[in-house]
Amino acid sequence: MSTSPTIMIRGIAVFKAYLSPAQQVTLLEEARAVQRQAPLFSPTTAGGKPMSVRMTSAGKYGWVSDTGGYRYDQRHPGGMAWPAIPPLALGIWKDLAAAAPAPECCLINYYGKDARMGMHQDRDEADFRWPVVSISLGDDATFRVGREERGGPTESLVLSSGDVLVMGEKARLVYHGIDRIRFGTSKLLKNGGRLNLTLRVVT
Ligand code: MD3
Ligand code: FE
Repeated sequence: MSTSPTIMIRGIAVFKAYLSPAQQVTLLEEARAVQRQAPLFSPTTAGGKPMSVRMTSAGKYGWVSDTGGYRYDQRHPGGMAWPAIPPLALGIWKDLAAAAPAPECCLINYYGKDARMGMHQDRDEADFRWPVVSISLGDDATFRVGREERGGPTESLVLSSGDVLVMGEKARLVYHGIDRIRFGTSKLLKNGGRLNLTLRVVT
């Protein structure tokens, strides 16, 4: 069911309201099932402080960060393998990243009231030719996108529940982050907050 992007921003294809409300409920249930098998945890930053965003993953690899640094790992910090990637997320990948191999990681980020994510590049994956696909669920968030160099000019965009972003080759190494979420703007998550799922090829 491929459509064209609503807008392009710094090479990122933005698909507003890509998921219907019913699909958002289905994907949320699938993400909750992952979280039951692989509970959210607070990764530590390089400086050793816990991040405000809580995370878990699905797929062959998950993203972990602890005193040993950050990396993709085949196990949750609790020692278990990661659950399978949610089927609805896989369907979005097949639709919007058709030329890429199957995703090996579905990172799930949970933002509570005061959570944010500082500007960073995603460069822990082996091959930047493959896209990253991001799916937003729940409360609105202010997403910020810069350039391939740290500290360059930035633009911001509000991401809402059901929006999907595709970071293809041109956008793959841009700096990006989440300034803040607008807590309580969506009724999808019972206790509020925002979930973001990102699909990636890791190896
Ligand atoms: C641009 N997540 O998981 S999604 C991340 O909303 C991450 O949780 C944010 O940054 C979130 O690494 C932003 C949009 C996004 C995701 C990955 C990207 C933008 C990106 C990778 C490269 C360039
Ligand atoms: Fe990122």
